[in-house]
Amino acid sequence: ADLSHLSKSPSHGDDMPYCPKTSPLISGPIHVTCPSGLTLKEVQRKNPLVVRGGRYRPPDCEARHRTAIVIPHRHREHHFKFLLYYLHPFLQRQQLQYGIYIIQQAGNYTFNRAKLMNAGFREAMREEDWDCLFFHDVDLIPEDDRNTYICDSNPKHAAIGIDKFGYKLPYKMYFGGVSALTPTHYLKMNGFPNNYWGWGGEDDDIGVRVSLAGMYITRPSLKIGRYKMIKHKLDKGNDVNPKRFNMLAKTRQTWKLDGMNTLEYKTISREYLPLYTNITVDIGTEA
Ligand code: UDH
Repeated sequence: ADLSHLSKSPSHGDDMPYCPKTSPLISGPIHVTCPSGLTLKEVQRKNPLVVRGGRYRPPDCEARHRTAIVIPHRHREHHFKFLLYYLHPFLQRQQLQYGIYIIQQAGNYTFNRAKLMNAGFREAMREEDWDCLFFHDVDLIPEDDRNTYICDSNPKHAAIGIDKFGYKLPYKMYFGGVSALTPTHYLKMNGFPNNYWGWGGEDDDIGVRVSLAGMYITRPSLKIGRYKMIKHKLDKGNDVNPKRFNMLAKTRQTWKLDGMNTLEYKTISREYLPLYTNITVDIGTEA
């Protein structure tokens, strides 16, 4: 494997000072629009310090945090372009060391968001010792850079106020959209479930796992945990999962039996592109 992207750049000697605890580059609310005619080339031009595989480290201080962004994806290139356009500068203003991973589900079988996250966790962690992973839907653009992409002492639900839900939590146990866990949190709850095929339920299952594993959900304030959801319809190949309520009623029995300890998939390809690492996985089909 080509591991050149893992080496420290010459400018990162051991004598670099740590970045300040609060980045001076953070500026608060972001006005999100979706500029027409945007291309990835343009995003690349605007982010000259992002290196192969979508990696970045602050040029003049040693980052205090190493965050991997894991994005489950299939056929949403259009959203993805806008997300990268906003996310790269957002993370740079927070002075993080980061990497962006797109986990593509191969084939046309029913989508499985949570299993893709499990695959993304494994793939990201084998490349680098990330201290925090952000599991990030492709259609959610953060609207305030004080919403820092670092982990808490417990799993964090970051997408607390989404425009589509009137910038309010839709229900108390909601854990969808964007969440942040350390590798320790993730493994403590046996990762995410592998068996939610289609739309719905998996995010609630994940929320329940957090508490079954003896942890609790933390959240940023409603003022800064704000996101714009790029409008879209339910995708082809992601029909509403009719089994989700039955499955959810059994999470207490299933969480230890299904998750990272039973994860199986095949890596089809791994590409280190200028703005992200593109990993395509075959996650199989429903048993
Ligand atoms: N995703 C894809 N491709 C797909 C399906 C899902 O990339 O075909 C990813 C993407 O990152 C997306 C995430 O999975 O942001 C979540 O899927 P979603 O956007 O379909 O879920 P969400 O709840 O959308 O955000 C709701 C759409 C309206 C559904 C109404 C059903 N009652």
